[in-house]
Amino acid sequence: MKRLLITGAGGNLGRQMRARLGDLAEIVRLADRGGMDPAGDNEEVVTCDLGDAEAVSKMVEGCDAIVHFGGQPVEAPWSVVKNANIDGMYNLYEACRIHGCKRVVFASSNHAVGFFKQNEVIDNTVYPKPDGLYGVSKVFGEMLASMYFEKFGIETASIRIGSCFPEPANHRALTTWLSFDDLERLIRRCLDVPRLGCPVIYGNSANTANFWDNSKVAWLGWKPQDNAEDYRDAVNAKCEKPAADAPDVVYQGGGFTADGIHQE
Ligand code: 15L
Repeated sequence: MKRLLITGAGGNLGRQMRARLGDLAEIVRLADRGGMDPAGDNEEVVTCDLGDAEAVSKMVEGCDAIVHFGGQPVEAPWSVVKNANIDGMYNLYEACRIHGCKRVVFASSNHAVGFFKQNEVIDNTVYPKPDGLYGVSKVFGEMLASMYFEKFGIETASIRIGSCFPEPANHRALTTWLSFDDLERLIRRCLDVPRLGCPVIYGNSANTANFWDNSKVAWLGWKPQDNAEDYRDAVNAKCEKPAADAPDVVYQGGGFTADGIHQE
């Protein structure tokens, strides 16, 4: 493709994928509110607040596909969540519609379904149970993607990312961990596949412990290869095992379920 846009390029996942996905397009446009390294070969760097419709329109213009990591990544006061993840998503999809960008990989989150219990196995057709305003905003993003697909044919993979870090940080992450390599493989599939549609995909590695069922998106051909189990001893050594009734053990969304509404 001619130009791939990666939003949130200064964040945890954006930085990782910037370093890995450069071969996918002649030009990779990197966007964030700030905090990005200068443009390298075949890169463009753009500063953009997702709440600013005009800036988002300029950011999207000329792009063939978007990997959208941008937005508020954890629970926050409503004005913050709303600006980045509600208004920001609307601005992004309107820009896609106007400028003819037809494919998006959206970093949704497991917090869209955080109130499911860890002893339940859920697939991508369950009615969401968000665990906070942030989780609600991710459900909104998935629904917006669905509408722009049905109405305008803009294809989106909404990845309900688990815990995407260099390694599992705690006991819950032994189930929710997604390695950077598996995320890269998934994004490549979503951008390569001739017909994507608008699937919701759980973003976790091939962890032995698992409460997410991706069988309905097996057609995508994504085969995660890493397994959090390899880190169990390391996690046991560095983290105290949480009590059996701790949110981190009971709910898929872990501690997010116990968080209150953040005030301004
Ligand atoms: C998320 O959605 C967050 O962006 C990330 O920082 C982690 O908290 C992750 O979920 C998780 O559930 O571990």
